[in-house]
Amino acid sequence: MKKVYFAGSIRGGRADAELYRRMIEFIKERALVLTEHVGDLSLSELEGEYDRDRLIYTQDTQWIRECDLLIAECTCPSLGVGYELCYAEKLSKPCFVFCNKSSGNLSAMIKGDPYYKIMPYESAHELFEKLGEIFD
Ligand code: 6IA
Repeated sequence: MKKVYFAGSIRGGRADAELYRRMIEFIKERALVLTEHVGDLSLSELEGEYDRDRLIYTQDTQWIRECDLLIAECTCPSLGVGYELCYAEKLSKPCFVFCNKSSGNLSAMIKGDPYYKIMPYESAHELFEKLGEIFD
């Protein structure tokens, strides 16, 4: 079973947390998700004690090294997700970047990097269709 690193905004804002949860549930029917906490609705964007952050960084970068592919939902901009995408690219991990065409404004540093497979979508239906195709 493939290992998926799912990336989504935490301190960048939790407006799309419910969408992350649904995407993680969907992926879990097809693969192993290493980062289920990203879809935890009780996780606040303000959460965080600084002494825990080093552990989070160490664990997350370990999971990126371990994963077979990374799926990022980038409609809500997040420094952490941008960092994870770059880290995964340097390790040649396949990276799929989802972004809502109408509410998102994807950074040129992601959209302009030909390495990333950009997956723009207009509706939840289109998003889940494209997400499913990754595992076909
Ligand atoms: O800059 P951001 O916080 O928006 O970055 C979000 C990304 O960084 C996500 O894709 C996560 O993989 C990672 N990340 C940020 N905060 C955490 C975190 N906090 N735990 C794990 N990964 C994180 C505490 C979670 C709590 C359940 C212990």
